[in-house]
Amino acid sequence: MSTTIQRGDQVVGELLQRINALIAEADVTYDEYQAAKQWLIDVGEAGEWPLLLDVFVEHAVEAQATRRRDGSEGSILGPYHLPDHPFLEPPFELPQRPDERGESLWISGRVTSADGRPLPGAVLDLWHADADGLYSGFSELPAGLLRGKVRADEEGRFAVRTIKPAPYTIPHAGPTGRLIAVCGWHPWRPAHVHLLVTAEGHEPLVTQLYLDDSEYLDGDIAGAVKPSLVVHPQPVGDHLEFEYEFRLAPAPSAAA
Ligand code: MBD
Ligand code: FE
Repeated sequence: MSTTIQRGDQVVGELLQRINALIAEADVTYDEYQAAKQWLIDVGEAGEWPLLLDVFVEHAVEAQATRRRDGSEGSILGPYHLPDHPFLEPPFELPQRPDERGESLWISGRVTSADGRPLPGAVLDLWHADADGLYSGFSELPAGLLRGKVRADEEGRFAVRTIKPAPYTIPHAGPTGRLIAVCGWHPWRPAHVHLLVTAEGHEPLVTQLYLDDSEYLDGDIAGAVKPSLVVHPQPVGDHLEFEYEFRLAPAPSAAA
């Protein structure tokens, strides 16, 4: 047997066994089975598989995949990363509308290797929601809004300005929202900024930073908050600012 087939049998076979055992334990009815089947069809037709999986499953994959990795903890990528954010020009500021709502937020810090050595020229790819919890590229917001890539300087330092995102409800008008309502859960994520930090010879760091004054830090529907990812913006003049150090694990081939 090929390893792919063995792996399929191991993981999918086990998954089906667990579902079948649960049906007996929870005494699932035929009506519930038919409703579940229709709901799964609806998730696909609404294009919500990326949302559903990233909200309810990705955190477990992320935890497993990074459990022995050196450097900063990361978090899930989520469904709203776009790979082609342009590089911004200094002084770095994520694209905003003239009347963009939300407090001004300055993010700065350093990118280093796991041992603290700075990584000149590291790239930080940032994206976050607006003050209404909407992401450009997945809403009516102008393309490219509140997204961009920033390059760190010769000492691995960076600084970028943006606005403070609001706590965020995942879209709840569709089948994912129906599930959340039927189960009596809430659809909220705490206010967060997504980052993908890359540097030569290092493993990419996919992470999110959570604002310490946000609601839902203890109840993220996506289960993706870790204490080391909570930041503490301070008021300075007319804006808020915080610093963060991203420590990247050397890539396996470079780790020798
Ligand atoms: C998000 O903004 C997000 O970060 C995740 C993980 C899921 C849905 C929306
Ligand atoms: Fe998000």
